[in-house]
Order: sequence, then structure tokens, then C-alpha cells
Amino acid sequence: MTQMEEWAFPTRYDQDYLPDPESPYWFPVRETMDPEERDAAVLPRLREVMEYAYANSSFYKDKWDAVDCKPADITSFEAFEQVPVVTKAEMRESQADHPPFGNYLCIEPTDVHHIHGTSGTTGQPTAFGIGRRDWEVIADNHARILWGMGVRPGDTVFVAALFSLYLGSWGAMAGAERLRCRVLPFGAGAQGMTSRAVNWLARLKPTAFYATPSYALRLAEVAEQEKIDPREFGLKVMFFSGEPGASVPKVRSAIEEAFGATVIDCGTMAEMTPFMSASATAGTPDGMLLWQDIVWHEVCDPETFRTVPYGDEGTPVYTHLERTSQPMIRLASNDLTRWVMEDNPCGRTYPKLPQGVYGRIDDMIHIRGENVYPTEVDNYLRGVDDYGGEHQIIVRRTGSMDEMIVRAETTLPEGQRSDFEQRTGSGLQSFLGVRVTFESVDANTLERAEHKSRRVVDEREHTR
Ligand code: 8LE
Repeated sequence: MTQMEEWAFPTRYDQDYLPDPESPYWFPVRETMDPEERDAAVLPRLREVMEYAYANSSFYKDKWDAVDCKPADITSFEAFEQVPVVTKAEMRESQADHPPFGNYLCIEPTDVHHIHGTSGTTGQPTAFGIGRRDWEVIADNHARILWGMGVRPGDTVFVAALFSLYLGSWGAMAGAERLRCRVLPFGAGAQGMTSRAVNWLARLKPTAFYATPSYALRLAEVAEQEKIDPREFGLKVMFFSGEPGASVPKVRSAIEEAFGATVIDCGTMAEMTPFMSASATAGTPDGMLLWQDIVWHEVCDPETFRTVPYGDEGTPVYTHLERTSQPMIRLASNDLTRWVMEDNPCGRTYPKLPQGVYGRIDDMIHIRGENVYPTEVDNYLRGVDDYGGEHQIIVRRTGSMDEMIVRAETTLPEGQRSDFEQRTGSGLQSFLGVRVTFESVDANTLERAEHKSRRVVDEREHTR
């Protein structure tokens, strides 16, 4: 079998390694090898990670003993697909019973190097305890993926996302530092910070930029209000995670046009850090590739959690191949996507999510027998003339009927909006295939996201 670069568990990468400057790949073998050969190397690794988790955590031991699942029996991917998934609720419960990191920590609490956590907007937050050695490995993996995006040593990387519990910013920064970039950990979320970001971007002219897609669009609006063309920042690569957007065609083109940069989608979940393991590349800039030798990504039927064939839609299920602290083995994401296996222009032999991750199963709006993704509304409105840049979706029950109201901003003055309302309302309705009540409001009146946008207000009793 082909010798893969630095392939071992527990993993430790050479901290001084950098690829040949001319190579588009960080690890040419691992990235371009025959996918069947890669899978053949991953399978024993899955078993190894499971053996490690079984030996070091009562969480996994109890969970697998209960269904008579033994790591040693994982001799095929069919067997692996029967390993029960881990849910976020189980992790919350484990942390309540074994505070603060839960009984799936797998390392000594004193070896925890970074503590992060969920925002806790829906219930008790969960704590992420990441080991010192894992943090180095995460940085290495992110450096490798950033290299794939075309970022190089010496480039300045501007990180415009929350520096707090949110892992996105820290993970991007760790990767950029390992890549020997110059990092500008600007952050986001404080009063007046967006206009200061505009100023710093204009002065420093960084090469690369990381944020959520909604925040990039917000930044472009603020720049325009301040009479600065975001193209003058000179950004080359903008990489995004945290929410759908970079793979929503009209959102993506709005960012590309505003900044004149390549837009790259990436990101799985904070629990899955190195979360950039699903990421596009400079040579395959659309969708996301699944870097299967870093994290094992499966796209599964949301009920059986068996993988669906390439070409089909399902929910991502993730397994760490290199984490020793809080390793996730078949973590259920509750997101939706579609995967394919095709030749990628960049030469990497990974499967691909051509439309990225479209959204969470829970966020899909079920209305009168139809399913509507909030990103479809975003995609439609972004392509409409005179759209003001922000909207809200309100779902309510009037009598026995569910009603969907889309309230969108327009740049048109009051009194000149009837044509806009008419064409956008009916266009949206035929695009979505459901009846929509359309309203317009003044531009810059709806709230802008500094982090992830929340545009849906579901007022129906049964979904509360
Ligand atoms: C579509 C991945 C990270 C650190 O940026 C993040 O946001 O992690 P977090 O806070 O655990 O949220 C994970 C969820 O955000 C995912 O389950 C998915 O619903 C959404 N998400 C993250 N990145 C993307 C995304 N949705 N495209 C993305 N690129």
C-alpha cells in the first residue's frame, strides 16, 4: 500500500514541516491517493480510535456495551455504520453527570489546553476540553487545509469572528499561525467594531479573511456607508464557516462581487474541531470537499444513520480520526446535505458536498405539506433588484392555516414600492412553491448579524 505522510494514532505532526512551495498540496499522497486505498487505511484507524475511546471513557464503554458493539468487530464500513450515533443531548447529560467535560473526555483534565463551549442559547451550554497535543494537531490540519485554499506563509489572515467560546475564530487562527502566516485576530461583536474592521482592512490589506458569511455582507454594507469600496482591501481568499451562505449561489456571488475575492466554504461543527475538515480548495472552490483522512465524514439517512449512496441527500455524521480529547465517534449533526464522488479539478480524491451544507433539519420550515429551507429565501432575495440586504421570515397560524410572511428590506422609497412588492412576492412564491405574504420595509431597519444570522420567527404553537 502507498506510504501516507505522517499517518499514526495518536497523531503528532512535524511542527517544522512545510510543503514544497510549488505544490498545491500539503500532503500530496494523502490528498490525491486512490480513494479506495485511503478508505482501506481509515478502517483500521476507526477501530483504533474506538479502542482508545472504549478504554478511556465510560461514556463510550457503556454506550457500546449496551448494544454489544465491540471495537474489535469493526472490520468493515458496514459494521461501522451500525455503531450508534452520539447526540448533543447525550453530551449535555454526560456533562451534567460528570462536570465539567463529561465522561467522554478521555484525557486527564489537567492536560486540557483550551476550553471552549457552545453559546448555550438553547439550554445548558456544553464545554469543549481540548488537549494540548490535540490543539497542535488541529493547527496542523487547519494549516494544511488553508494551504489547499491557496493561503501561504507570510500572508496576513484577518479573523473577523467572535474570540470567545466560539471555536471558529480560534481554529482559523491556530491554522494560520501554524502555516506561518501573520494573523490579525480582530474579532467581532463589540460596539463599533465593524467600522473599525473596515479601517483596519483598508490599512493592512490582508490576503485572507475569515468570518461568517452574514458578517462579511454586513462588513461590505458598512464599508459602502463609509464610502470605501471593499475591493480596495485587496483580499484574495475569504473562507467562511458557521452557517450556510458561502455555498448559497446568490450569497456567494454577492460576497465575491463586493470584495473581489475567492469565496471558500468550510466547516462541520465545533465538537468536530479540526472543523475545517469539510472545505473547498483553490482549485475546487465550489461546495466542500470531505478531507476523509482527517475526519471521517458520512452522509446518512436521518432515521437509520446508514450512509446513503453518492448522489443522495442525507445528514452528515462525523468521526474524529486524530483526536484524543473528547473524540467524537459518529456524531449526528442534524444538518442536511448531498454528497457526490467525482473528479475534482484540484486533483484531490475526496468526496464532495456540491451545495455545501444547506441547513439544519430543525430549521427547515414545514408549511402546508411543503418544506422550505430558509437559505432558499435568502438565495432568491439576493438576486432581486432593489433588495435592501436583510429579511425576516415569520411563520404563524391564522385560524387553521399556516401562513408564511417574508418581510424584506428595499432601497426604494415608500410610495414607489408596489411594483417591487408585486414582482418579488409572486416571484418568491413560484420559486418556493408555497404561498407567501410579502411585505417590504426600509433598508437598514432589520437587525444585522454580527455572528450567525437568525431570520426565522416561527410563531406556531406546535413548534414552540
Ligand atoms: C452550513 C464550524 C464552526 C466552528 O464554524 C461552527 O459554527 O460550529 P458550531 O457553532 O458548533 O455550529 C455548527 C453548526 O453550524 C453546524 O451543525 C451547521 O448547522 C452550521 N454550520 C457550520 N458551518 C457551516 C454550517 N452550515 N455551512 C457551513 N459551512
